[in-house]
Amino acid sequence: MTNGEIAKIMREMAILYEMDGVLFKPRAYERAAFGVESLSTDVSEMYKKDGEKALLQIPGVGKGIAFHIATILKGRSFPEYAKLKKKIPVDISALSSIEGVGPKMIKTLYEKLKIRNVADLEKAAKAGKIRKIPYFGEKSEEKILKGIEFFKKSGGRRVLGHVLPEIKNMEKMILSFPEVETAIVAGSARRKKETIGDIDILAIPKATSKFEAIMDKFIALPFIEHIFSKGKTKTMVKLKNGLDADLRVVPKESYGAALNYFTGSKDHNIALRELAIKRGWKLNEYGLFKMQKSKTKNQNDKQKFKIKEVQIAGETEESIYEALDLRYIEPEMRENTGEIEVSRQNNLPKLIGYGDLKGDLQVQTDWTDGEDSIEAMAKAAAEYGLEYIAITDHTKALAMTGGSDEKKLMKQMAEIDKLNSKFEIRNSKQIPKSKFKILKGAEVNIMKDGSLDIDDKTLAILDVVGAAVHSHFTLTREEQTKRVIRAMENPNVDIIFHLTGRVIDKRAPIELDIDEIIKTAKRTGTVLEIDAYPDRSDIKDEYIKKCVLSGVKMSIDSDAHSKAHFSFLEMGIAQARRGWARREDIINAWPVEKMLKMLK
Ligand code: DGT
Ligand code: CA
Ligand code: CA
Ligand code: ZN
Repeated sequence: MTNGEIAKIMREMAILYEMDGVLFKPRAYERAAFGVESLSTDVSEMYKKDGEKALLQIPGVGKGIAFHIATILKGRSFPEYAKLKKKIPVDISALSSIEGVGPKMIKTLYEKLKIRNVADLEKAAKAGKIRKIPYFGEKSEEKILKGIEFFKKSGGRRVLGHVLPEIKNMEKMILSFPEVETAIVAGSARRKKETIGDIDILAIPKATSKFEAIMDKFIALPFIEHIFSKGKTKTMVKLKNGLDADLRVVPKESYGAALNYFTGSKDHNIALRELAIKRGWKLNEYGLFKMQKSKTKNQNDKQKFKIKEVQIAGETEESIYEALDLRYIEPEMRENTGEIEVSRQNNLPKLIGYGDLKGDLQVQTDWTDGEDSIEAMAKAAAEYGLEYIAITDHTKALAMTGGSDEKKLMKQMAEIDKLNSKFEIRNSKQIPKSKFKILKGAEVNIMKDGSLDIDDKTLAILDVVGAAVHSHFTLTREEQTKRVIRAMENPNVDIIFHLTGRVIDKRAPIELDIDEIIKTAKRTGTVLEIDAYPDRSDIKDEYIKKCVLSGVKMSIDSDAHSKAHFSFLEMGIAQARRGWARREDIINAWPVEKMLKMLK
């Protein structure tokens, strides 16, 4: 059983308990699901090796849930799960992924209208049956229909941040086959797109190994649910997490060409191939070739020419770019959006690197809807390699999170002062002998009119003020733009968090005049955040590019609500790289003093 499958059951349990009105358990199971997903080691392997004890190492997993996981790993059904599933036999994971449909609603919909899946829900909504249920009304019916449209459009693509640990794990397992010389995940996953359609893997065999031996091992991996086809060089499977994966085994001399081809994007490939053709060459997944004429004689002893293809590059990707008079282009830039031109001019940006972040400027704690204490979050951040974090709990207009008011913020600041004075976390590798710094911050709410829910006097003493839209998502473009601009004009607002508010596959972005926003950010010195929470990834690459061009600074933040969430930063960096951002564009890649000086 894969981590993804275990997490799915945990998440279902959370929703089932919530439907049943059980307190506390839903959050516990939700937390466990997150913990399991964030691991890069296989839970079933951990269990095989060290038993139930090992399961307690998973973030968010306590004794009760460890027992539950052990039971399902032993292949038995868990009585509570079976009982609840029987009571409410619906497709929970599909229904709950529709924006506006929560656990309580799924229960009511099943009880009143026998709705079991998305198709049932759509039929009922279109027939106007939802609005007739008490407390539902026409508005929620409309919202559900919109949510279903969104759900359908996503077309089976998956948020990369959600499946990345599993993909990395698979790559590691293939690399460990004794027959494999090297293996790598290519395709959109290597370009680190927000979402991926399927997984493309490449492997080269050791000189003495057979291609077939690798394929045999591949189809025996524990993640595989179904085999579509198995061949000598290409095998296609469906994984248990619902994604398709293709493995291609290629000879060593073609590895670079194959990697380049299967990394894509398709448009980047086509542009490269045109460059080759212009020189009279040929570029494909086997290599870069030139045509060579050689003299031969036919039967009548007349001279003839034969055209022979000679490989001039292709064992590495670098060799191909070089032969085409280009500098190496990072996978995150390969979208044919100008990268080939700047590569030819030797003008490629030096992208921010995966180890370049020094801080994280959006972190929630158990003072509001986060899971862990300020101190625990700071320790986890230091372990991750960071030197500073800003604590930015929600504020009072987000009542359901227990958002802070001015008084609570003052109290929290005093607590942070205390922690900073005793805090001596040293990270031997990255920051020898330097102190870790906890900054005082908040994630304040931008109200409908652009005002904030915390007074200026309090904001003025915080180190980092992030402001965000958490309500009124459906205002017009004009109203939204005006609202956000007013917030940026506040002299205490340093950063706009997750600017567009979108949630991939769930909620559309708010309508904004993005050029106007970027102009205002430049004028007011406001930073725009790249929120790394996987299904936010907000702002998107296209906007990042605009910020870079206009000299608007950005931050890359995890939006962590638990210790395990600092690992989200990797996808935030990927997003920044896809937007061609350099270290100088990202303020939390800077040392803390320089970063603070930049803020308003
Ligand atoms: P995805 O899977 O939809 O997230 O996106 P990709 O980019 O992984 O696309 P996929 O899996 O269809 O194909 C993998 C790579 O193979 C793609 O990035 C470029 C290359 N490729 C696929 N089809 C073509 C094609 O028709 N022409 C060229 N030049 N390359 C192609
Ligand atoms: Ca793909
Ligand atoms: Ca593919
Ligand atoms: Zn929150």
